Amino acid sequence: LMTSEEAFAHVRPHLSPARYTHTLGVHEVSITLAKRYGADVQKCELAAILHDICKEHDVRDMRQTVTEVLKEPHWAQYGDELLHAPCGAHYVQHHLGICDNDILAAIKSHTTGRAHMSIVEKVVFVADYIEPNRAFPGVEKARLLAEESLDSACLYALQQTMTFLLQKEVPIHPETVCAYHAFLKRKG
Ligand code: DGI
Ligand code: FE
Ligand code: FE
Ligand code: FE
Repeated sequence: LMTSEEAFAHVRPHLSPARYTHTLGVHEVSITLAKRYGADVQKCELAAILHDICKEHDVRDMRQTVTEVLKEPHWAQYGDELLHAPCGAHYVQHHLGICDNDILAAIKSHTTGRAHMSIVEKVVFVADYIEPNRAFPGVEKARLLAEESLDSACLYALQQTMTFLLQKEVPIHPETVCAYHAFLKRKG
């Protein structure tokens, strides 16, 4: 695995200053959550640092990547905001040589979530939602939940995201719904 410093050096040229500040926040929160919940800290750090590497890439290029290269066209069918997650996982694998499946999965699922996420995926998913630069209604509740239960924080983030998408009348990716149901069932 590369060092955190190497990962930051790789990602920085891809990100605006504001997006880089967000990434620093996700990195810090990922370390805290990884330690609290016993996840591999180095894997969580690398996934957090690299998670938005494609956020500002060209949308047409990313559409082509998910349809022509990944052969997973569903990523292009529920809104352009989703493209940077699967494309980020592909980019770090093929351009940065990262082959750890926990890191790749955490980057790929960080926007939609996924049913039966690994602990590294959950850490990055929640850290992305609650990092200190985030300011939206409900973020304080999400931060409190994240101190008690990683699963509760994931469920809350999914509920809030789906509510936001429904209000905006935009499509919800099926994996977001599957993730929501998986966390609901666990709650029992
Ligand atoms: O990249 P970030 O801004 O740090 O955060 P993110 O990757 O979690 O992206 C958040 C955006 O993605 C936000 O505008 C909501 C949107 N999103 C999340 N799940 C879905 C979704 N958009 C659609 N259309 N469908 C989803 O299921
Ligand atoms: Fe993102
Ligand atoms: Fe997110
Ligand atoms: Fe992010």
